[in-house]
Amino acid sequence: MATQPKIMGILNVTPDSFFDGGQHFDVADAIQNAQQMIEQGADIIDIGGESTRPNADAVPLEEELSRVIPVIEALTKTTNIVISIDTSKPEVMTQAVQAGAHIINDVCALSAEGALKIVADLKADVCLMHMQGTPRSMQNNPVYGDVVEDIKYFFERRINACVDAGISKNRLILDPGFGFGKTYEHNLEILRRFDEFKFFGLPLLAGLSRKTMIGQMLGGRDIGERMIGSVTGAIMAVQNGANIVRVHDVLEMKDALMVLNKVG
Ligand code: 8Y4
Repeated sequence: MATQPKIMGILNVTPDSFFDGGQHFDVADAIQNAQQMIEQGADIIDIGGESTRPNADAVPLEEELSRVIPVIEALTKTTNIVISIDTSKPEVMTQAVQAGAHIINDVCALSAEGALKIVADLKADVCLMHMQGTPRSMQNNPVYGDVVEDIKYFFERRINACVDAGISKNRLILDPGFGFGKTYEHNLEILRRFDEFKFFGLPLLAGLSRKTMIGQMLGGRDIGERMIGSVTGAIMAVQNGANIVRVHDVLEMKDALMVLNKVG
């Protein structure tokens, strides 16, 4: 029997979201945000110190570490929550897991130099996300043969690369990466056919929260007005086999899942 879908709450630890000029306040504020999401029903907190938005500035290693590690340490000390580290840098993966992170969420699917080898020796699960291109170039005319089949082929190759590097299959989570090198139509097709990714027998993660595609479905809605659309899209992903939903709005997502689960 399938286990209940899990809620992954998004915690951005970036100066764009919490800028007051001082790092101390950033960390305290991030911990408070995490605590609120836990109270609201989050099962996992996904901690990110590097923006993956197109045209965002690259974050130097030391800066990323100084943002995320204190938050992971504080949450490890004060809660039992499952912690996910959103990073593509092997050194951040290592230090985050040493500080208590349980999941490595990598939008680059361990493609950075040395990532596969380093993760093989870490005791953490890994989310392999599909992206076509790079964060800078990905929305510049993405093309697929069959978007779902192409992403499945990517998963097959990354699963094999992981297993060859000594990362066992039972540590892996798959995510087709809504919005990462996909047109609006590609994103809709991935949501419609989400169940096809169950082919690999691995847990599936869906991240649609507040993304452009939701704004487009709502006739060009701004980011602050995409909550209900995002929750609805996440529920559709769950109905099509998603095991984890990555969301900003934990309370609302929890309500929606409770209603879905009561019906059966
Ligand atoms: C508003 C807010 C508009 C956020 C866009 C965004 C995913 C992910 C991201 C995902 C996994 C984002 C780190 C993009 N998306 N990780 N990360 N799956 N596994 N954009 O879909 O949230 S960042």
